[in-house]
Amino acid sequence: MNREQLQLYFIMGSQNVGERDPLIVLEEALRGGITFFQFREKGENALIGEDKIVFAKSCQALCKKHNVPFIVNDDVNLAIALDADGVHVGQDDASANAVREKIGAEKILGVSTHSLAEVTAAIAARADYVGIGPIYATTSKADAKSPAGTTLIEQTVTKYPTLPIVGIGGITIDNCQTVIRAGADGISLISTIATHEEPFVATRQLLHVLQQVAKIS
Ligand code: TZP
Ligand code: ICP
Ligand code: MG
Repeated sequence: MNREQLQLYFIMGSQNVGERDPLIVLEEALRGGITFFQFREKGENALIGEDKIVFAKSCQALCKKHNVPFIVNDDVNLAIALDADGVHVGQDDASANAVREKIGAEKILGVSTHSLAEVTAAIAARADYVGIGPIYATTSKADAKSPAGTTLIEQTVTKYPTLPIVGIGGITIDNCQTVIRAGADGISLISTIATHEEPFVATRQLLHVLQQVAKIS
């Protein structure tokens, strides 16, 4: 993995797209140019069991077609069974250390962090990148913490300048430049793409704005 790939990190599960076909939403996002994808089948209305596995495989196949890394949220066994490119875990999921032991050195490991101490622990667990947030208010995560702004991104860049970072939580076309300016390598988001009437258009707009900030920084 290289940090440029984190530029536009889309996260989605079937529960995030309303009545639409989630595979069409993902395909539009891939056509639009997302650079990373996380399969996050979670919460009310999420698929379980065999339905979840079948859906995950379809998402993985689309990502392969577009050469975009396919990361599984939380479900380490599913990531291993599908030979996913990596896993993303939170603080309450099995400890990042244990996950790294289980997936080996080759797969990508992402860890959600909310303090400098958690970032330090994620590095010790050989995380490839950290997710920092929620930056802004979000309605996509039932148990999300309060919005914390970009302070932890700034502190993390200062302390660990080579660590790849994505911001997450309430990120939109209007505020994504602030997250990059704070020092993140990329933005990670659900609803700005998943609930847009035209996910392709939302993706194009986000990439356009991200390219602007890349130019001036
Ligand atoms: N973790 C922290 S905030 C969040 C997750 C999974 C949800 C992000 O969704 P949105 O719709 O981009 O705010
Ligand atoms: N960051 C990322 C990248 N993904 C998540 N699911 C999360 C934080 C909670
Ligand atoms: Mg989790």
